[in-house]
Amino acid sequence: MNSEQSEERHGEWGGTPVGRRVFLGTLGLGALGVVAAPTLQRGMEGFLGTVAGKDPTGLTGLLPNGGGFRYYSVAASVPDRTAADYRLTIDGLVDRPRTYTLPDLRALPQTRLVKDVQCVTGWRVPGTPFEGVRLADLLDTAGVRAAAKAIRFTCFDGTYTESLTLDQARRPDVLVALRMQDKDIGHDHGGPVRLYVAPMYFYKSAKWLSGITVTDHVQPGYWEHLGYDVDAWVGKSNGRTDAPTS
Ligand SMILES: Nc1nc2c(c(=O)[nH]1)N[C@H]1C(S)=C(S)[C@@H](COP(=O)(O)O)O[C@H]1N2
Ligand SMILES: [Mo]
Repeated sequence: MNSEQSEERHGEWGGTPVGRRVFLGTLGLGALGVVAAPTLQRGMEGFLGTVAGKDPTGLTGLLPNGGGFRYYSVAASVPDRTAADYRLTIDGLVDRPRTYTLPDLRALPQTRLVKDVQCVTGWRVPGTPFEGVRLADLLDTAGVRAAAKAIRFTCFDGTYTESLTLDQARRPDVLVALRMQDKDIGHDHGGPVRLYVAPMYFYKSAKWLSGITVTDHVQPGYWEHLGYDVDAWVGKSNGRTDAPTS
């Protein structure tokens, strides 16, 4: 179990102390990098410690029907949201702020993408179908104002956040996803609605999505505060430069 867990740390992979490299690169301050590195590692380790303690089977982090997926949540517990009580709000620098229900989202045109999922800790799930509403469509409906530059995503776990530039958010391979692996997205995978940012590392794909706020500057998300790139292109960011890119 130990080797499996160390593979999972978001601060370290391939034996390289990447947490430290990330901070040195980001801040350009050697001393601060050394101090900050353990913080980056504590994020994932702390989480795994919590779950491992509750997991007598030793299957820490493995989803029951996951097909290679690992369960990640930086929040200790996440409420369930059903078709009856799920809400997604779009606000900020838009002309028409609005709150969507799950039936509202299901009634909109759906896009299906089949791409590889890649987490920065090394695991990868090839050819995973995701289906949902293009974020670009929701933004167009809301009427993005001229001063807008970025999007901030919030989650009903109360903790996780993500961000994209407006240009990234308008890509056709960025979805507000309702389905994953040809099933409605279950709770553990961030259902009923998660973000899916196909060309980027999976930490961009915020689970339990509840808010889309259009902003005038990028506000780094949860892992980005801890040193990961906002521009998390697979293979071209400080995630994992040797990862497959397809
Ligand atoms: N709300 C929320 N979204 C999240 C995370 C999280 O901890 N909380 N972890 C991210 C990371 S690092 C990964 S790899 C994927 C994991 O998704 P999965 O649990 O469906 O495998 O979710 C991303 N989205
Ligand atoms: Mo991840």
